[in-house]
Amino acid sequence: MLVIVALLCAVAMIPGTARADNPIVQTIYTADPAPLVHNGRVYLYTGHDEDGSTYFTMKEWRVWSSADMVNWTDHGSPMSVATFSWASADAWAGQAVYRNGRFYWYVPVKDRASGQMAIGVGVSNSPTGPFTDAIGRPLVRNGEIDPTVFIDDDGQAYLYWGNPNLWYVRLNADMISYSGSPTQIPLTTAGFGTRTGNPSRPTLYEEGPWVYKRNGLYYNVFAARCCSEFIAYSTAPGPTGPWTYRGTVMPTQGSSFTNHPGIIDFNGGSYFFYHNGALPGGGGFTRSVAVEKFAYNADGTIPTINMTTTGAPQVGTLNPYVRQEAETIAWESGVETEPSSEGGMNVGWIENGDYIKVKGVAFGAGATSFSARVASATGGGRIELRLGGVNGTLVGTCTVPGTGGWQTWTTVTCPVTGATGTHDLYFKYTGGGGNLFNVNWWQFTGGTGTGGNLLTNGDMESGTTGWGASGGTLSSVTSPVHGGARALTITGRTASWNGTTQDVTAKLTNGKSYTTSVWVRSQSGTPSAKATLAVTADGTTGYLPLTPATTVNSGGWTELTGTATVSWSGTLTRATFYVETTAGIDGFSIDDASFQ
Ligand code: FUB
Repeated sequence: MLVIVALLCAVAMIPGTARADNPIVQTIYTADPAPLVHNGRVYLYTGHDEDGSTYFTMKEWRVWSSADMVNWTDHGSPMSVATFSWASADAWAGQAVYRNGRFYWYVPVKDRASGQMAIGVGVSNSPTGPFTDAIGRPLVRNGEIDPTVFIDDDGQAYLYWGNPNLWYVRLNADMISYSGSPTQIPLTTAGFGTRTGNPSRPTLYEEGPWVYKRNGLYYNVFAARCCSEFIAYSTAPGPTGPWTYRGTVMPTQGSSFTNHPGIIDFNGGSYFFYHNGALPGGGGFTRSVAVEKFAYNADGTIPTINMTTTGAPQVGTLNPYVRQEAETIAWESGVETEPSSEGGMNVGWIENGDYIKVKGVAFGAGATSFSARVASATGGGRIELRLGGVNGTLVGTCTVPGTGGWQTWTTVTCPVTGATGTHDLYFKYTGGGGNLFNVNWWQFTGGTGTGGNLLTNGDMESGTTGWGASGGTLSSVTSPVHGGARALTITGRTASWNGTTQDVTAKLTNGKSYTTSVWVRSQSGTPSAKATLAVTADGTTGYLPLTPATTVNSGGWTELTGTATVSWSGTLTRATFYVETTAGIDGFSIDDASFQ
């Protein structure tokens, strides 16, 4: 638990803090980021520095996820030291990877029997866990830490780890056993740079390796020199070297004497995750994970990346007309999270004046009401809905009653006026003294009764309801999904115009401007996808582009978005919303569509 008074003071002292998005998490201290892209979301695996720590006092790991790089959902702690019956302490820096339908999370922990650090491996069918001990014993144990796992194009997986040395071993395809013996990577100055003033550690390599491959080049990004550390990297023509030192990625910055890298590509951008001591009370043992967007140089080298309080730009927008978890947060002040009796997490420990910012919320043509799932063991309070700032335009106020318990849930609804377009949404919580209420989820609706969204079942959570196919086969699926638990796929297309359709004839207003957002992912290839409105009036059909044609791929979700004015002459007899491709017959998925 963070000291709320300190947090409020710091917000007051640091201009612009309320708008910052770094560090990513403000509810607790987090460290040792390990991002993983899966089905169009970024899952962020971290450690958890306990409040007031004076050492790396870490008992559990945590998981967060985001579809837009700025609003992060708290998935709680699906793995802890207690997951490993043979471990006694030190939930330190690990990495999770996906293979054959399972998620494997490699972590260093202290082996109770030997007192040595060892590498354990957790396994789960879900990126958010829960994780169980995959083998009931250490995978490897040599007193060293910080595993990273990389799966090469030929399917061979490698586990690397080490401090003070650097090791690798070839993992078997089951990901929980290995072939051969752990091998030491020679720490030469050519490979890992020159450290001065420490004869026992002549190279810069310290700990925290992060190994990956890009355009045929192998990268090892690592925490360099101690202490304070900076982030450096080496490259190699193969997974086992020989490594060549390439220089600094992130200079020593940010009031934590350690740092820790994690790098991904997501939705066409590259992102560098790290940690620092930027939260109030932060420092070397009370760290926080942050992220910056960057671009590789043309020759594949990594530019110097500096820490910012701004963080990465938002990818797309957030849809308020589908259920959103209350613990999806861009920035908050004063609140915490806890496991909810309704599943997942809820926001709690809300006091008068606390707030949550959700960034880039696309209200479109306008919201008319707001609902929230709430519980209160006291007298409740109010949720003020404000745009653009914690004291920004008030568009609605929901009163939360006492419900008789902190996990006794009810849904409250209140009217909303003036919420149009895209804004940062602030939930400002007000009331009397002490803890006011908890919030599990929220959702806006709009003037049409289906949310500003004209589409029926726009979040695809109700199967194929409302949707059809203009050729091919339409199915409701649980993977891949963009948000929620279901999406739609269309397969067996025989023409580029075969797509997902919905009749919106009764819902259109002549001459009105409509904004479209729909997330698309191909099953193969990189087709250009687009949303189109087919409008038939007085026997003539016209085709109105609702979004530009946009390249989509099978590695993640892409948002098609655009604004178009819909008009016709005569009597409208049919209007159909389509998602199709400009060419080709690749199958594709759609999710979280709005037309408003
Ligand atoms: O978080 C504990 C240790 O601190 C990690 O294992 C190291 O990489 C350093 O960040």
